[in-house]
This record gives sequence, structure tokens and C-alpha cells, in this order.
Amino acid sequence: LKQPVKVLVTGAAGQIGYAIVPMIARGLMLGLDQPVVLHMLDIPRMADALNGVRMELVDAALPLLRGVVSTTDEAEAFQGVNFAVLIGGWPRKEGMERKDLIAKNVAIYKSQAAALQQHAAPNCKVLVVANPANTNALVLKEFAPAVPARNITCLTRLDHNRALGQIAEKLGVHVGDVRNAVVWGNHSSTQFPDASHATARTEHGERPVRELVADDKWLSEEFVVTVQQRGAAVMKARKQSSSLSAASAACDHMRDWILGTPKGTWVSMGVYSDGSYGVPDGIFYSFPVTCEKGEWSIVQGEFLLFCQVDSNGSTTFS
Ligand code: NAX
Repeated sequence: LKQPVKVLVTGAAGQIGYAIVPMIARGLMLGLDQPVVLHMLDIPRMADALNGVRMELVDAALPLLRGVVSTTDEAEAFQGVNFAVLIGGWPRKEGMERKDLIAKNVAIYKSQAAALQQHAAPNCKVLVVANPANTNALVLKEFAPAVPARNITCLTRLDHNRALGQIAEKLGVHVGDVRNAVVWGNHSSTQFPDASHATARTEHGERPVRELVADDKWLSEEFVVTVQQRGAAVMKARKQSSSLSAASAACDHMRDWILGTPKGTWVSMGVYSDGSYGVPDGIFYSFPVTCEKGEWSIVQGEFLLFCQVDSNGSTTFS
């Protein structure tokens, strides 16, 4: 077994937090041979609930789990962490304007940026899940200038996995046989799920999804809208937002980033734009990426398209 690594989960007393901590402690994020020390942060009002999660982790008797720090203090939470999954944030309540949500979260992410820069291990790799995820990632980057931008990412893997799931259901194939869909843009309804390069393995070999789905209209309309609105559909059915799928996607994101993507497979990650595909520099944007040895790179040369991003974050392609 390897030396233990420290993994921070913020918002650990929340829904996604509750779903993700056992996944991490079972090796689903960093590997079955990687012991972990979990750092869990939440706000003081949630201290009892957080302690309950800690008790359950003890009760689960997880051999890879080498320690738990559960705290409401940011400095203690970020101390020496190698990986940080930032799920904690201000939830959007009914009647709340988007700009008010952003203002609340900017304050949180400014403060966590300082804690990250001051206390985390060098080269700490960060995944922002809390919404608005792209904006929170940008705030983190701006207020933690000593942290390389490449080490900050945000979650669009849930949308990516939703896209794979829809294609698998449509074709009646196993989801593990579908790959290389892409989600471009934001984690929001302005995202663009793109199956133009997706493939599926069938008994006749690996084939382009657009050939297997005879129905062009499904790919350009129903598929796109279903993926964009899947979060709302889950919310309507469950009366709560997606959590097990979000936790699972966050594990997939970190695992692929740290341990590498399989050869010939790309995944969607929100990363700091370098201007590829005409996306403006200096924003966090979801691209197709491959990962090797803990570094992501944007897939180049596969797509003959040029993105234009308008002031609402909507992407159009030409
Ligand atoms: P919950 O409200 O259940 O949990 C959030 C937790 O964060 C709460 O326990 C809260 O006390 C805590 N928190 C608030 N301020 C904090 C702070 N300053 N430091 C530490 N913890 C703090 O929400 P949940 O359903 O778990 O969702 C968490 C976040 O993920 C939300 O922002 C949500 O919008 C976002 N999502 C993002 C997704 C993505 O794909 N990027 C998908 C799922 C999810 O909707």
C-alpha cells in the first residue's frame, strides 16, 4: 500500500458530501491501493451533523480510511491536503436572484482561496463542485494566485456521464461501451452536450453513435435538451437535487485526472481556457480532455468547430 494522502471535502454534511465520503474512503476516487485521511469541512451550524458523518465513517470500518478530521475551521480543514473537493456553498433558494447567489459564493470562495494557498500541500489538486461551479473556480484562481491554474478544475463530468447514459439507453448498449461524448461550456442549462464524436461498441465493432442512431433529430434536439435538463428532472422526481450521481461523477473526474484516462478515451472537465476552439482565455470552460500522470490536456484537432461564447455563457458553434 502507498503512503496515505489527505483529501478535503467541503460541505461534507450536505447531500453530495454524505454520498461522496464513503466512495473516497473505499478507494473509488484515488484507487483501491491508496489509503486516505479525510478532512471534512462544514459551517458551524452543521457541526453536529458533520460529527454524525464522522461517527458513521468510524462505524463503516473502512480499511483504507487512515483518519478523519472533521472541522468547521477552514485553516484546519485545508492543512496539508493533497486533493480538495469543494462542494460547500450557499444554496440557491426560491426567489433568489443569480447575482445574489454569486455574491454569497464569491465571499466563500475568496476565503477558501486564501486557506488553499496558505495551508494546502504544494501541488494540491482542486475540483470545484459547488454552483456556480465555473465562477467559483475562477474566484478561487483569482484569489489564490500562487496556485497554478492547471490545478483548479470544475465539475462537468456529471453532464458528461448523463450524456453517455442517454446514448446507452437509446442504443440499448452498456454505458461502459460508449465513449467520447463531450460537454462544452458551463455546468448549467447553457452547456452544449455534443455526441458528434461519440462511439459505441456493438457486436459489429466500435461505431460512430451518429451512424447507430439513425435519427439525426434525436441527436441534435432531444438528446441535447434531455442532458441539459436532467438535473431539473431528477429534482422534480426526488424533490432533492442529484447527489449520488454528482458524487460518483466527482470521483470519476478526480480518478481520471490523477490516474489517467484510458487510451483513446476523452472526458469532459471544466478547466482554465487557453483559447482552444475560440473559447475566450481566462474563463473556466468545459472541454474534452485526456489526462496522463496527473496532468490534463485539451483534445486538439479532432473537432472542426469554433465556439463563440456570448455574455450569458451560451455557446454557438460555427
Ligand atoms: P447541500 O445544501 O445538501 O450541501 C451543501 C453543504 O455545504 C451544506 O452542508 C452547507 O452547510 C455547506 N456549506 C455552506 N457554506 C459552506 C462553507 N463556507 N464552507 C463549508 N461548507 C459550507 O447541497 P448539495 O446537494 O450537497 O450540493 C452542493 C453543491 O453542489 C451545490 O452548490 C449544488 O448546486 C452543486 N452541484 C453541482 C453539480 C455539478 O455538476 N457541478 C451537480 C450537483 C449539485 O447540484
